[in-house]
Amino acid sequence: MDVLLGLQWGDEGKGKVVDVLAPKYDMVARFQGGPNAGHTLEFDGIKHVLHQIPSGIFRDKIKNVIGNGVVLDPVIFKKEIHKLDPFNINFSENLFISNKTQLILPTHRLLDAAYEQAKGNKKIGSTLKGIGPTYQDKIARLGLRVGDILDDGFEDKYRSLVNEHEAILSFYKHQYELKPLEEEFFEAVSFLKKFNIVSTEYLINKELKSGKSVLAEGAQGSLLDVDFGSYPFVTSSNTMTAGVCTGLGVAPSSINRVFGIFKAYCTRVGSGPFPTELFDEEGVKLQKIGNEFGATTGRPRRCGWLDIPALKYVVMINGVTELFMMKSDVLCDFKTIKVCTHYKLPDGSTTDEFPYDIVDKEITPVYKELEGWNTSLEGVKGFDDMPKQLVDYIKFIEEQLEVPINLVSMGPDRMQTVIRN
Ligand code: 2SA
Ligand code: MG
Repeated sequence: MDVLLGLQWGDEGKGKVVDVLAPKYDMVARFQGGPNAGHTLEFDGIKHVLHQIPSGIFRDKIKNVIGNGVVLDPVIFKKEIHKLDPFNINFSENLFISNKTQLILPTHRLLDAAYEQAKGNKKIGSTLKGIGPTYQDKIARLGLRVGDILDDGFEDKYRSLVNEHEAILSFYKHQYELKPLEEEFFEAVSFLKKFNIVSTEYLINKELKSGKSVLAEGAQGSLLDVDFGSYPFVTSSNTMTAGVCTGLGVAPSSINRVFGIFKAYCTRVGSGPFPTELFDEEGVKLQKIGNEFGATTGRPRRCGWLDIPALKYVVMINGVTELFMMKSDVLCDFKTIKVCTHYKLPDGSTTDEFPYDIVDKEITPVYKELEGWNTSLEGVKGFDDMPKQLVDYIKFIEEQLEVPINLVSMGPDRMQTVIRN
């Protein structure tokens, strides 16, 4: 089984890559996150954003799995399925949901909002999809799982958890109207019952045992990992390779290749440290050309240069075996491109390690300047047709990270992709 991960703060272009790689796999599985994700796929002039459904769904020979490590919002799930109506997808054959996947309740979304509100100017910049509160309940052993909806006692379980939530919401003096949200929720729960709800760990392991290939599709990015990201400005799941084992029920030894996806520059949506963030015209230019707006919330993404110390760190914790560089076309119009190779710390020392106190410390990036290619990449079909400056940029990153870049993306469409054979 192979793993595909975002190496930055999300939005690296994972959706596009899964879609390009998918034909090589029999199964695509999501192992963490939930509707906070927005995976954008573009093909045949169609642009489609997936949130909870794995990106293999458009290929009819691929089974798609929503793993136990995911948090699932039935309301958003129902909407997502309806948006897929025009594609005539056979969900009964191609989509499987773990009975151990945690359910996002309407009150989880309300709690997300209440907690964020209470943080004042220290907001995480949550997508407000209820991700944090749902994982909180999972760890507190209070959560409801997808398998529970098949039980007669589901409404009672639901009510007792919601009573607890309402007590917290009143503590926070949060205003809300639950009734319409609950109606929508229970309708969506009945809808969800029609899908395959199974112990997906058996499904995946049987598939692996019979020699089938599985791709684990990461959401968000490694710098948002709850353990190793820029805590507390992170999401509430393990977005790294290790999360695949707990999020799907597979052994570490079953993992082969780990594809690390990064943008040729860097973006972040939400709050938190971002050492190479640009506040000048170049940042605005990256945002404009790269169309850097959140696929789930539409929020503008903060933009900056590539950050090698951060990438070295996540290549290490994930055991990345191959790198995929996305959105190189966005850099077509820059005379010089900067790459941060080190951080300068307040005591004057430099480091190429990711600091523990990155949130509180004043960190100054040390840049190396490289010549831009300053030309369109249209028509580039292989590594041999690339402008010399782009080849140099790729080589420089490969030397720094000690991992080969085997895929370079030059535009949103499936076809605008160069793969090293
Ligand atoms: P949450 O909602 O509790 O997981 O938020 C916690 C932090 O994680 C960040 N986060 C993300 N960052 C980038 N992309 C994400 N997905 C969407 C997309 C985001 C969007 O693909 O564009 O549309 O705005 C994502 N999901 C979570 C979030 O910004 C917080 O900093
Ligand atoms: Mg995204």
